[in-house]
Amino acid sequence: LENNCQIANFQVKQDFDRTRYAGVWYAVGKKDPEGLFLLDNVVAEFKVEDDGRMTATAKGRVIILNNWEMCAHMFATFEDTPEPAKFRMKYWGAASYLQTGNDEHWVIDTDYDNYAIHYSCRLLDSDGTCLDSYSFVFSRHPTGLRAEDQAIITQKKNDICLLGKYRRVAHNGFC
Ligand code: ODT
Repeated sequence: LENNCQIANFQVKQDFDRTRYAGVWYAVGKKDPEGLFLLDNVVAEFKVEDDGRMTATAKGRVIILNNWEMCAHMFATFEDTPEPAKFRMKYWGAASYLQTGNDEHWVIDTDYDNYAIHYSCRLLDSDGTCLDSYSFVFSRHPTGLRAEDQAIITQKKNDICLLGKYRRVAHNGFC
């Protein structure tokens, strides 16, 4: 699938169902943005509120003020867009010295029960490609992706022009 790496051409999950997406996801892979924040032990939990809006909490190991290591507790609210799998994510930390921001949040693909791959472009280039992106691969299983899901994820990484840019996200009990 040739999309010239223009993010407007990236396919996202069709008929995204936030209710089926809710619950706990373990980050198992990550492509970092400039000035990375969440290092490892990243676990996100999505909810659908009574008014239908999606929210999430996340924790993960971070290093702040150059070398203070801690477990960050983060919160996010998601603003809907005309495309069901594309959101704006407003986020902040439990402590004031943690990151705050307002990022794109696209669900590229998920089967709801095993895997998900997310994408966020923070800085769009004039040619429509992304200059600063990050992406998480999530699993419902803390042990990682099932063998049968790995080929799908590899294809999706390629589709969003990030193949080979991911690192593994460890879970060792820090958070
Ligand atoms: O780690 C980085 O370098 C970039 C990520 C910063 C945003 C983290 C904000 C987390 C807010 C609470 C969470 C929700 C779920 C998010 C799922 C995926 C995208 C972060």
